[in-house]
Amino acid sequence: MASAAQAVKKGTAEFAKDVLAGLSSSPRYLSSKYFYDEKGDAIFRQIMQLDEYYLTRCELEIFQRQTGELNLLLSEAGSQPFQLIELGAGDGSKTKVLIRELLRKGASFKYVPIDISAHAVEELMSSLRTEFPSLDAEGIADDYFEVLNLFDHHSRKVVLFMGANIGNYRYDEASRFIKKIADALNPGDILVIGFDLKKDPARILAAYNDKKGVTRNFNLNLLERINRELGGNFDPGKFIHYPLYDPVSGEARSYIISACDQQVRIDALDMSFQFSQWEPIHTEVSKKYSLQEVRQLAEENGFSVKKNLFDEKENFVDSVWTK
Ligand code: AVJ
Repeated sequence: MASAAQAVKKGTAEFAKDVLAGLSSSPRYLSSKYFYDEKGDAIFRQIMQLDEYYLTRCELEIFQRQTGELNLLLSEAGSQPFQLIELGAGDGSKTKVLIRELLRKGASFKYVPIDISAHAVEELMSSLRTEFPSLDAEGIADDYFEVLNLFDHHSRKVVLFMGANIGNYRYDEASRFIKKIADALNPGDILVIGFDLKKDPARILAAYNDKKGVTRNFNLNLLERINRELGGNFDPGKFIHYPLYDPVSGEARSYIISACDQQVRIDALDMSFQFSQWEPIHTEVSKKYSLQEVRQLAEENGFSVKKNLFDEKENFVDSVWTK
């Protein structure tokens, strides 16, 4: 039975609270999780098509060329029914490749896609109903951090955390998050996790600084979202998109920089904020990994790396871990 995605959209209250905290702090920041409203989802779909943005194509290649291998790994863990839980499912395009194969093999499983974007979950659930009428699926619209504790502790689980979404955390935060996943799993359960790998810094930077300015629009949509949902009066034309890549930490970071001295009013907070010329607001981390860091992240949190699945050029890895 495919139940409709319960789009439990958390009110704007939480958004307002986080915006207040980020803009009151020094240096200022806004969380990248707020990129993904309906408009942000649409811009992200454009990003995935960009020549410079290699990540999605690499991971799709892994899923298409190694579905057999992946399936084998998932089925080795036992033939009992399992829950296929996806953190940050997005449009599910890669996972559908896997779902098709699992259904063809007659595997018994329930698909639970979770995404921060209520809109994305609704679209995914409706496309699943048409493409896979027999699939048992339940979508959840929430911060995936929040839902890990809600999982049924007795069922066998395969958790998918793909798309390099782990990259949005710095290493230490990522490690704490992986620990939380480990705590929600039983021995033998599986985590499939996608990492963008360290490579030519120029290529990494270009992926976040595309020529058409799509990533710029994505970053500045955060200000527009504040305008739409919180009654802000940001003029995006007075802010600059500024990405950089630090090859030591492996962090690609994005900032929004105020191009002039300016004041911005946010009605929902009943406050105005003063921005100095060239003042940055930090908005995103997209961390790139070495294979050694991938292994360390697994092992320090009670997982072992069962197999690394690469695209042909080894730009990206989907690492299959067992607890
Ligand atoms: C969806 C988090 C993997 O960090 O590469 C794309 C988001 N930001 N371009 C990434 C993103 C700017 C993306 N993730």
